Amino acid sequence: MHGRPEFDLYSLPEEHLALREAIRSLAEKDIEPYAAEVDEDARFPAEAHRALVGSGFHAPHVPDVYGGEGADAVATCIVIEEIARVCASSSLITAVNKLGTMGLMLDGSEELKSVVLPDVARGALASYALSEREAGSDAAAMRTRARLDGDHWVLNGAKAWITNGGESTWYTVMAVTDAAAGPRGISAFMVRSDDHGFTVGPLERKLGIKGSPTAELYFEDCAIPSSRIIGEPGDGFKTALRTLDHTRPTIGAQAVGIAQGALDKTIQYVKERRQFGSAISGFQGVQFMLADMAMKVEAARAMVYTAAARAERGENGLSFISAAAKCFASDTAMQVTTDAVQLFGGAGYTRDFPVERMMRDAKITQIYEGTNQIQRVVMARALLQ
Ligand code: COS
Repeated sequence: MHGRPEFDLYSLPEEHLALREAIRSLAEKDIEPYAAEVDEDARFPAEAHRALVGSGFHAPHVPDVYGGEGADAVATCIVIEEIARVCASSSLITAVNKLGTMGLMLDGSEELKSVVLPDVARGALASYALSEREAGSDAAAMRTRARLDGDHWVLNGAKAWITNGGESTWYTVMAVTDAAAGPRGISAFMVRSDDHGFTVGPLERKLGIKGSPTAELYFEDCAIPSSRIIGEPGDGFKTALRTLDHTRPTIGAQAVGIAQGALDKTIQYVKERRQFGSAISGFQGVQFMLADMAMKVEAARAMVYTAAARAERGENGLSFISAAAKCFASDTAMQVTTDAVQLFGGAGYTRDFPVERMMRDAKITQIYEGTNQIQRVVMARALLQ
């Protein structure tokens, strides 16, 4: 043994702790009061958007050279986690802004970055359009096409289940540019909401995250300048998958936030709720449930921050840890929110308390950015390769 081990390796640095305090107080003051109404009315959380843009928390990952906050990947996860703790729909503003710009940041030209990223830093939203009705888990089976026509790419097709569709100004769109080349014939583009031939379909009616619009996107001879391609033709599928390696931890962070929110509400409730002459927190059966919930949340959080830190360091081979963090955290969120509803009893099943919303919101974290079955495919491939 030489000297003292670095025990601070396993705690967050001061600036991250301060960041958590700042975003928690903003979330409790400016976002939580509207969360139930946003869910009930299935409306975009305009109050949250305003508060987040006003503080730079809507897209903290945008580097400072483009007018952003330049937050690292762990910091961005903390922001998403703390928003999700009070309102999962609102946390998608920050999470999807990263998803919608990550491919550009990884592989885009300086020219394109300098157009899109400052716009997002100022408050424009960005979305990510990979899935289609018949190409979800099998993303490479997409049928949206793009062909080069002079100095324009012309897109035709439709994308499905696009988070923040209709609210976003910028869309990272994957399309087939060489149908004979399989996944290597897919390219990525930045489409703007006012591009000719681009329209947004009706909103999906969903179980949860009701404040975040989910829509189809249609491209009908949608012509965009040739400079709007991200990277080289044929590289788009890799850009799309590398993006997910960087953003699956953000969904893990959202899941951790939802679970923590449900746990916090439950701890408060069981201390107040009295049955058989005492607070139900006094019963060991209840205590064991709380202990299991908190144990899983801690483990999920550690995994999410580890995945984010490894992405931030630019490590190769992120697929396993990103998939594992997203999968474990989302399964945790589902279990913890279900137990939260159980501990609230009949009250938990009503909309008078937030835990039923949290349970509905948790479900999507097991599905989007790749179902948890696909996460296991990704993990197993990484183990066996
Ligand atoms: N980063 C960079 N490149 C990657 C990659 C990654 N994480 N994973 C795979 N690739 C590359 C492969 O190396 C391969 O390139 P080469 O042809 O040059 O070797 C190419 O991408 C195609 O990979 P593969 O053959 O594995 O593609 P598949 O069609 O079998 O798809 C899965 C693999 C299942 C992993 C992919 O379709 C997937 O992630 N699906 C889920 C999509 C998803 O998450 N949808 C949610 C939408 S976002 S809300």
